[in-house]
Amino acid sequence: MEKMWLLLQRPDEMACMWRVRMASRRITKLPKDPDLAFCYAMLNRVSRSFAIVIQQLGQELRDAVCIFYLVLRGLDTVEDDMSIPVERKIPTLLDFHKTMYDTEWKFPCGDKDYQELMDKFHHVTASFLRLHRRYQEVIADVTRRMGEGMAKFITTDVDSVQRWDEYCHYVAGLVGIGLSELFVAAGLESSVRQEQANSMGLFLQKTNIIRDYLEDICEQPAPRMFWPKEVWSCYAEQLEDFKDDKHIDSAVKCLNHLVTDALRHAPDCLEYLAGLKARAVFRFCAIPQVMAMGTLMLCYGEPQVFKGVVKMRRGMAAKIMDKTLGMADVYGSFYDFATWMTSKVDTERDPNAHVTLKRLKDIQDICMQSSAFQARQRSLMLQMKAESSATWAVWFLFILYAVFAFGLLGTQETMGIPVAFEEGTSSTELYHKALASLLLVGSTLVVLQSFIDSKS
Ligand code: D61
Ligand code: MG
Repeated sequence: MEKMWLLLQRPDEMACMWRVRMASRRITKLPKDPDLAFCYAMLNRVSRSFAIVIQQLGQELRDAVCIFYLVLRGLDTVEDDMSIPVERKIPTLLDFHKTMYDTEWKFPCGDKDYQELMDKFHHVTASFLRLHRRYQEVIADVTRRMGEGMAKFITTDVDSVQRWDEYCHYVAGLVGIGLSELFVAAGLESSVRQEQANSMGLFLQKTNIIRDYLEDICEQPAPRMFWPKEVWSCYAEQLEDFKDDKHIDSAVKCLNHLVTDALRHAPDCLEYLAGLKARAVFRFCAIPQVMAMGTLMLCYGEPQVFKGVVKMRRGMAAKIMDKTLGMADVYGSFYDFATWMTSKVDTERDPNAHVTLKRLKDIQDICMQSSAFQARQRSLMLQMKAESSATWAVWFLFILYAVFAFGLLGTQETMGIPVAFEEGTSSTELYHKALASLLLVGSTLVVLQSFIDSKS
């Protein structure tokens, strides 16, 4: 019931959720080829969000990106499985870019869907070998470099922000660079723009690492620790201390420090997205970025990060998926999330408040400078004006109807409706009175809500 009330309060999100639900229905239609069918079925299971946005892409590029995802997810499953002894893990990571050519190769590890991915990895290899060479080369090159980076960090701690950037480059920046090379190989984009493509990955990976603090530190048989020591050691003796409620104040300060660091990459991401030409590629790249900015906004100043998982509401996620069509929408979302985050900054008590506010202002300025954003703001203002006058007009109509239904101000007489039925209230009259009350109460609530919204 509460869920229904929440949904009713956000009718716009309901429509988006419906459309996203239809889109996710479409992803269940699998290709005929058994290897590719396995790949898409596995992609839908291990990453629903990427599975939906990948649908944007044309067939040839979609297959290449799907296989790129599963190859790297396979590599990451080896990295993430904390039960594999280091002396076996490191050579496996380093050789992965070679073993992925061998359909006989198998390395059981991971759990749940990841375990099945590894058990049936030959389907991924078979599909990979059928890709055009120019795609194979990009995927193999990125897999080699990511494997080397992951192997290095098996024995290296993320002790500084610089090391944090380096680790996120290996596991996500290289994905951004590889994707850009696939877009060029597909003839959809003209240049790779390495630095910005790298920032696209760092923004997504840092958001994940910040949000997943508790999940990672509670990982069995050993904790996964990706928060940079240079930062957390300013707020605690041990990274695990943040799990303890009595350290919640310093934990949130550390959280805000890391969110502020991740915001460093937003200007590059906006520039990368603004430079994309192909609409399908744009949506594929833009939706995860807007989701990440929204997730950072939700995590900022949020003690829940240390108690459970902070997740974006399905309605909000669906709206982002459904409404991110062009750069104006990206600027609009980044601007709104930056404004929302600004309202959460505690300049009194947060030691990084001034840097946070500066980075948020930089993001807002970039958005405001764009003509696309200004045009969007203008049309939003017009739309809001139209909506509110329509709301008032409908409300006024319902007042009139109520006056008529309750026979006030002699409306029934003037409309020549006989008042013979004094002794008994007819069922039609009762029906009109009930409907008029319902509509009047409902519309008054809507008018009040829009009035409160316009004031806030
Ligand atoms: C445009 C569009 C998508 C982009 C992009 C630019 C730039 C970078 C990325 C996607 C990668 C974002 C990674 C953020 C999520 N983090 C992880 O998945 C971590 O694993 C990283 C290593 C494997 C990367 C797998 C991947 C992810 C997304 C892709 C892709 C490959 C290929 C194509 C398209 C998107 C994280 O894993 C969490 C988990 O195990 O579930 C970790 O272990 O740290
Ligand atoms: Mg990993």
